[in-house]
Amino acid sequence: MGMMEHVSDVEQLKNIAKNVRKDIISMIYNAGSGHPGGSLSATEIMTVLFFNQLNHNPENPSDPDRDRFVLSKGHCTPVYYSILARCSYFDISELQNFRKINSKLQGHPDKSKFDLMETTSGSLGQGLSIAAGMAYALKLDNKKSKVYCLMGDGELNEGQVWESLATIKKYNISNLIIIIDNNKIQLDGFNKDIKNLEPISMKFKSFGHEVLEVDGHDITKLIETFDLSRRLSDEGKTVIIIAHTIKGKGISFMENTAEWHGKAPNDEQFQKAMEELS
Ligand SMILES: Cc1ncc(C[n+]2csc(CCOP(=O)(O)OP(=O)(O)O)c2C)c(N)n1
Repeated sequence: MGMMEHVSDVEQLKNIAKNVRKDIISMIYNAGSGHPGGSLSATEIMTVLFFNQLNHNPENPSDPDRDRFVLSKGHCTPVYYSILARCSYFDISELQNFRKINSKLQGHPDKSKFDLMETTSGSLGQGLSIAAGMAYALKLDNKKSKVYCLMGDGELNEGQVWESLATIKKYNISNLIIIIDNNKIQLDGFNKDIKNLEPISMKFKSFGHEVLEVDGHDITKLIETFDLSRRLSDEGKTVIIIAHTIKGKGISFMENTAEWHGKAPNDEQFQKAMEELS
């Protein structure tokens, strides 16, 4: 029972990402609710993380040597559950139960129902603090495992995030790698109109962190950037990756609009979305 073998073939990874997008649309359509925009923007990030970067073991989810993953933007369960299913943590047919009463696959990750995620999440801003605590504990125990934390850019409006970023520097929690899904849109509008934090890269640097920027839909560049982040982390640096993405990526009428932050497609929209992905 070893760690999952990594996939490095870019075409294969692209194909996985395409299937994940189909899962996202189908799950939200079936449930009649959910968050397509931020799931579609994070699809390549999540595909590369789970199929190419993380050391993790679907045959033994609590393998003590696993890397940890925290979905701080907890509303984006469609992409997370699809990836977990496609890594064989559970059967793909289970995705049909997304957001159903008594299902394990609730709208936000619920560790009490489903022990596969490292933590419950969904209240924005908290996941980073939890991930930092996990990483610090691993570091104190001299473990090699890394902790990856995926955040939204709208989530950065939460003050707790900046408290964590200061704490992460103070204790040099360098086994934590933070990824910002920088799709520029939050629940009901563009970040720049709601609470503009740009330039975020300069803010992160001023807190003492290494900042890497990448096109969050380019699988080859994501692999290179994640490889580099691992090396920097091994050198004792605290790393934040800003992944530039498009909210709703892959479905023409969902792209770059807040309208599809948290809404299910109707029958016609579902057909159109699936056609675009075929
Ligand atoms: C503390 C808290 N406040 C408000 C919400 C409601 N909410 C859910 S998603 C969201 C917007 C998040 O935007 P962003 O982090 O950019 O996510 P993405 O665009 O990647 O979906 C909000 C305000 C929440 N989940 N938690």
